[in-house]
Amino acid sequence: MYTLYIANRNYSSWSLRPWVLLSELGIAFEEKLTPFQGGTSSSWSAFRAFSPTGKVPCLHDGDTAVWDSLAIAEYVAERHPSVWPADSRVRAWARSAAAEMHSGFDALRSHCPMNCGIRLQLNATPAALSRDIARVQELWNEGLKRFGGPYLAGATFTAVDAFYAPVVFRIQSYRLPLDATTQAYVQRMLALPSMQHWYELALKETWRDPDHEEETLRQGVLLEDLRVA
Ligand SMILES: N[C@@H](CCC(=O)N[C@@H](CS)C(=O)NCC(=O)O)C(=O)O
Repeated sequence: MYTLYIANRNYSSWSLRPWVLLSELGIAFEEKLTPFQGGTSSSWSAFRAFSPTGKVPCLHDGDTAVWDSLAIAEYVAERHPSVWPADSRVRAWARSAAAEMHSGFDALRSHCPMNCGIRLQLNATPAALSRDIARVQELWNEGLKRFGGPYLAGATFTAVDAFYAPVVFRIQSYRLPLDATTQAYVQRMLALPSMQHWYELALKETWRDPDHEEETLRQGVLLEDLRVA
């Protein structure tokens, strides 16, 4: 049985990727959640107990540790072929799109940090953020059109959907303006049982990490905080 180490559901976008991937595909795992400790160095010490980088997520399979979300997807794909699309051309697209998320979208990450339970009106939309939002829409429209939907790479949920799952929560929190196709995909993702489960548990979290809270509130005006007090 796999063990997946994650951090706070409300903030940890990297944790969400492998968690939603395994959950949505029905791949059994045990979850171990360690909350952020308030300050990067203390989280690092706590996370070092299970992850060589002091970061989450980290997957353990017996004595094998896999400490990066993309590496986890690839490790699991070796045992569960449904992680990526079966057709090699579709798989190439899905892998490229997941890798693009993994190494890009800096403006989207920094201006719209994942914070599932809040709703916020952004103070500004810098050009770099507009470019990232436009690219997300272009990419999702392309995948949905080329492969027929309802998921990005065709009829089934695959790792590329998991890699964009945090963007779905960011869109919800920051009410980012989107075209109709993209918005419909967001609603479809939010309705998935695994996404709903993550979201419900995120709202029940009582931990508040000052760094993550400040990072979010710096971006705009808080409209709603749906988390338990
Ligand atoms: N490239 C890594 C990134 C992992 C990462 O940055 N994780 C964040 C949490 S979402 C972390 O553990 N940060 C440590 C900290 O904030 O102290 C991956 O894909 O797994």
